Amino acid sequence: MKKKLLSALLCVALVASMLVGCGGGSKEVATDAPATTETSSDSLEGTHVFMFKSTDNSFGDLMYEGFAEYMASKGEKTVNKSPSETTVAAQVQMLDELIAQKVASITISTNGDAGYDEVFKKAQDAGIPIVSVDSEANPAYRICHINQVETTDIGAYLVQAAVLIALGIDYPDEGPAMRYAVEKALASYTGEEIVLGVLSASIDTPVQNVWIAAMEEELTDACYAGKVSPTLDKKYGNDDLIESTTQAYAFVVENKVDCIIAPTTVGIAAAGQVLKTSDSDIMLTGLGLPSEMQSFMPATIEDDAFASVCPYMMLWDVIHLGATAGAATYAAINDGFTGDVGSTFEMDAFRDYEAETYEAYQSGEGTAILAGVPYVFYKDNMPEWINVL
Ligand code: RAM
Repeated sequence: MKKKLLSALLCVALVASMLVGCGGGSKEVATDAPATTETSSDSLEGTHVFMFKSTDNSFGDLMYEGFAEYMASKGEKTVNKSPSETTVAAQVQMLDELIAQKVASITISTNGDAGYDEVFKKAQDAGIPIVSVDSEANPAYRICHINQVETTDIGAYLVQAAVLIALGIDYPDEGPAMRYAVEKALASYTGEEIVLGVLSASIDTPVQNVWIAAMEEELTDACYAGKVSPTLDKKYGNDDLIESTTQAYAFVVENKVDCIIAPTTVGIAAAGQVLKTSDSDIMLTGLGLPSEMQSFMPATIEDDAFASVCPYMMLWDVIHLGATAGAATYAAINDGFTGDVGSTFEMDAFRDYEAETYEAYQSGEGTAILAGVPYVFYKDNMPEWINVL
């Protein structure tokens, strides 16, 4: 694990310098890029659909940016069709309409495990392939899932980061990795039991729930016994700014947790704002976009990380994730990628990434491919990343 995190760090430095060095300020592209390639009179027949959990989520917009760019390089038409509400029902209704319009494929991040079977079956019967990305679709109907990073790594790293932050320890950027730092710090810790909170998306969101399960698994390790509560205090903001803000306030009022882990870019930004403007000692970490988190995090290497409510957090290259989903969908239609265990496809070079071959592996009752590694954002690299993601 130590090795993996270090290599992720090297990756951060490398990718950051590459992206910044070549002027890859993708945020600009995101602003300029149309959210959809259709006009109201255009038919969506033959268009590849990207459906995120809901609109107004920069994570989804950045993913679509990568998806659209990769597909365009193959001469394909795409559209970003996401509902305004983060619900299963809203996605199902939209899917129904899109299937009737004979779209070419559906690449989706789902809002729940259940409730999609009927509409997915309809897509399957119409020969429209389904690929899920970020939040899984039922294995019975998808070609494969595009897993952003190792689930167990994310769960473990988020807990380790939260514990270190609760103890006032800077991100161990050199030498020992987070797990080692956690073990060392907890071995001599004699204070009150540390309590961690989770501000998640919805109670049903598949991706957040697998990360939370991985956090709970990490907390069963002997190094936490008696020092960190094995029970996470969970609240759900439904990936809605207002609801997430309300839930973050509830953490402040209850004052029971030492650090909130928000495994959603919407939740972490809402909590950042609440904690920054409240008289609270609660700290924050989770999964966030550097551009959205900059006023709640240290800005330069000289800063005291603990003068900000979120000293460090994580994510991955969301634009590349969207492109990988596009590549898988394209390969499923054109290059014989079946999504079965062992089946492979080659993704063309994309921006600063070289061409790469991906292989499907067993994941639960379905298959997945692994798109990337987690990056840790902290005071040393925030200045580079806020212009990228
Ligand atoms: C949010 C979404 C998404 C999640 C990211 C980290 O934007 O909930 O599902 O993967 O955060």
